[in-house]
Amino acid sequence: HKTIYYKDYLPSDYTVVNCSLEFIIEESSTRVENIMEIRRQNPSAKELRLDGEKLDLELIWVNDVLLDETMYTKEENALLIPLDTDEARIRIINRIYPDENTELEGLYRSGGIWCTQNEPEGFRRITYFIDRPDVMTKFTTKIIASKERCPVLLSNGNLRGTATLDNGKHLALWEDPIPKPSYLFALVAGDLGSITDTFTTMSGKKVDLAIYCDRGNEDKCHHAMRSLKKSMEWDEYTYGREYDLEIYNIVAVDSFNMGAMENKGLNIFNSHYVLADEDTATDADFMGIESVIAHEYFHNWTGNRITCRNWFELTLKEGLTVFRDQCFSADMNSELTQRLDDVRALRERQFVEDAGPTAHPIKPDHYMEINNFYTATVYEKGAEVIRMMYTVLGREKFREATDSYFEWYDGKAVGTEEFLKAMQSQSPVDLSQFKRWYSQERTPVLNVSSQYRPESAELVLKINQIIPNNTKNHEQLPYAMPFRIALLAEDGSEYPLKSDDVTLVHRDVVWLEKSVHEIVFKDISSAPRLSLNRGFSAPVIIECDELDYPFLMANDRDGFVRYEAAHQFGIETLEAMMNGAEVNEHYIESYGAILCDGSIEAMFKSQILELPTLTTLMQRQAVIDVDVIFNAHEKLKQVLARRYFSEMLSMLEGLYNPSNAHIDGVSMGKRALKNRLLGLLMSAGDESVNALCLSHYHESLSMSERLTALDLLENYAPDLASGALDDFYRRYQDQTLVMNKYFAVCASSRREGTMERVAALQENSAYDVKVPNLVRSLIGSFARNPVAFYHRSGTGFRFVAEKVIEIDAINPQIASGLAGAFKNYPKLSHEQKAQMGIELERIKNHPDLSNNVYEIVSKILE
Ligand code: DPP
Ligand code: ZN
Repeated sequence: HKTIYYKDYLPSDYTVVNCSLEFIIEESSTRVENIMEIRRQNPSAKELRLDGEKLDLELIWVNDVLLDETMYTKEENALLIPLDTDEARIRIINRIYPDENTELEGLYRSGGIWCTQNEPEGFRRITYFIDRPDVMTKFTTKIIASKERCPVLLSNGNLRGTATLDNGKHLALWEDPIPKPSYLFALVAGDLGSITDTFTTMSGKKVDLAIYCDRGNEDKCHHAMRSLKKSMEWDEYTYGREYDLEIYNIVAVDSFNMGAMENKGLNIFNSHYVLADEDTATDADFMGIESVIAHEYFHNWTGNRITCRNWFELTLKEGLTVFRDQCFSADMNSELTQRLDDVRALRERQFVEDAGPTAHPIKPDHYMEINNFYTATVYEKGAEVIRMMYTVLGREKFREATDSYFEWYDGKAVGTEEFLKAMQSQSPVDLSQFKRWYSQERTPVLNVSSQYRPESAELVLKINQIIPNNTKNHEQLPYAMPFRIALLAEDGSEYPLKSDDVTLVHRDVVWLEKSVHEIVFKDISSAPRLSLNRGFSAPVIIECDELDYPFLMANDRDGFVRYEAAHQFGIETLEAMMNGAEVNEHYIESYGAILCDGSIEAMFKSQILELPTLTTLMQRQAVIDVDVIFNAHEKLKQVLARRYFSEMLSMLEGLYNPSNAHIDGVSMGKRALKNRLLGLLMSAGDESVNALCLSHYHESLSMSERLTALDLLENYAPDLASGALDDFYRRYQDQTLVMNKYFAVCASSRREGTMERVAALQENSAYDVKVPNLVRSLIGSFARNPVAFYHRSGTGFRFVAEKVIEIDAINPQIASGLAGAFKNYPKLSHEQKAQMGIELERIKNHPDLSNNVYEIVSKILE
């Protein structure tokens, strides 16, 4: 298990200028012919090293000379060819076995479809190549296959020709005029249905758009197509970026390790992020499709035209592209609710990762397996780092900076340093210290306190940065960050911020850079309330015991601070209950005030009314005790439901319209609030509410409502649940995307016996351990279900460990994702730690363990 370090990075000795590929796809194997024009970049290089894994090499020629075995060296994962010329033509014939490819990297079969996944290092499983992102090549691809089996033959770029051949075969020739790294290569062959459309770019070029899927699913592609066209328009308007080919194709496949992939002109998607209709997809699914379609489209400029120098630079394209898709979703929907969703996801996933044994900087400096670094940190924290620069520069200057970025680096493989250079060119402040966000790990804490001086009408704000040590226990340095704040008067209005002690990058944004700031604000006529980190301007944890939660919940004009006040008040209330206190009456009242405030928009209200999750509370415990949290959580829901029973019930009735399954913001907001209220009411244990929930399950036409009702019945009304679950299963058993939801409901159940049910469901005919979505839904949901996973018996740990070992032999990427479930190991009680430790050792000592799982498990055990 070898570690790779950024400091060892060197430019490639050779590059591949052109690559012409021919694929002959047959039932049991595929023959690949690869002709590369090689150019030497390092004059002293004498040997060409090509990456290759699991390839059957047949023949090699160098400049038309056939090599015999003495003329090259074949290692397990490489081919070494002596080469002492500045230019050469290499021709290689090899064979691959897509049917046996269960890792789903390179060329593989998903159902009846041949498809590829090459990021980060899959191309070396197709043919020998210099498989690294800083080698950019022009690709031409010829595909030959049975016309009956594979009427559709796709690759990157533009279609240059087709022909019918003998023996029922046909061919398609694709040419991508734009040089790209091999990780963006893609090929699809199969019998697929499709929908088509066109988009005219801002300079008047017509682009043909198509979305391909399994036959019969065409009608579920329209939302994805609308999302694509909106994305293309948005990127022109917002960033001045135009699409650059004649064709844009998207293909949906069922077996896919990740969410989707931005291959040049031929995106390949997990079908979860393409297919949707009102009967089968939740509102969250529709939103997810819009954002992932946009994400992959935006990669065409941030990722494909400008790519990464090496994989340590992954956040260059991912952090930036996540930031872009978040802004797109905010523009398409509601800026506030989008921001709250993004912050919630960041804190539930990334903050947890950053606090645990697998923490890493957004730009790591070493890795064993790069696939383990497609993380919430690289993606979502990466996006927050970009957002901080956006906040500092402001919209217009940020656009000028990105214009420069595109102008300076188009067609190149660069790093975050280059991006920062473009940002610095427009920044009002020096960004050198800001760069620490790229190299340090863990979440900083801002400790804030204040003192009001009535005699001089001044407020002194003291801000202390607490910087945790990194995973190696080394000290880290303070960050620079934009901190958006307000000082509020009694009526909620804001005092203008005037101070000589700090740089104000905007009217309401102070630039923090020291570990201790003491900032005197002048002309504050009476003691103000503090409104901190508005809009979540910096990805930090705030500690401040002066916050007036009820006041902020009711009066703050910043939606995030309003939400955050309720969230923090909820945490404090629950933690007091966990320590034996009674429910805080002030919290109940503030909660009721939000609940009954008719002026709050439904989606936002549903977000504010969400109680802090079990994950949030676990994260704050020194020693994790799930039962204590779970009991307090259930009790608080009950108290709220009983206190506001009639208000909730009548509000619920007003919101419920069973025949409305429309996909618009207002309808989605109503459903979200309705589902939130139903969830609270169900915890009250009232027969009539149970019956109501069951009727919502049967009557509702929207999947969001049906699924929530099913989940609530499962957890609170077991007598009614089994009938509903059977009904759901019968109705959707042939639709694997919906079966994912069924498995997730069962595996997330807080009832006793969940593990036994999950184990039994593995035998269900709708389940398949080789399909990543199904594994994530059944086994992954179980591992994320704190009540079942941390069961005192230790059986949850053992079950997941067995699955990690079993799945590792099939698909190491999926197995290592699952192994992340053990990352709370350092924070367990003595007894639970002993139980989990045995399982972790068992995994670690398993023979033939993949690098992927080894890296995760060994970090956890360290
Ligand atoms: N590059 C892919 C993405 O869009 C990897 N799944 O994030
Ligand atoms: Zn991406």
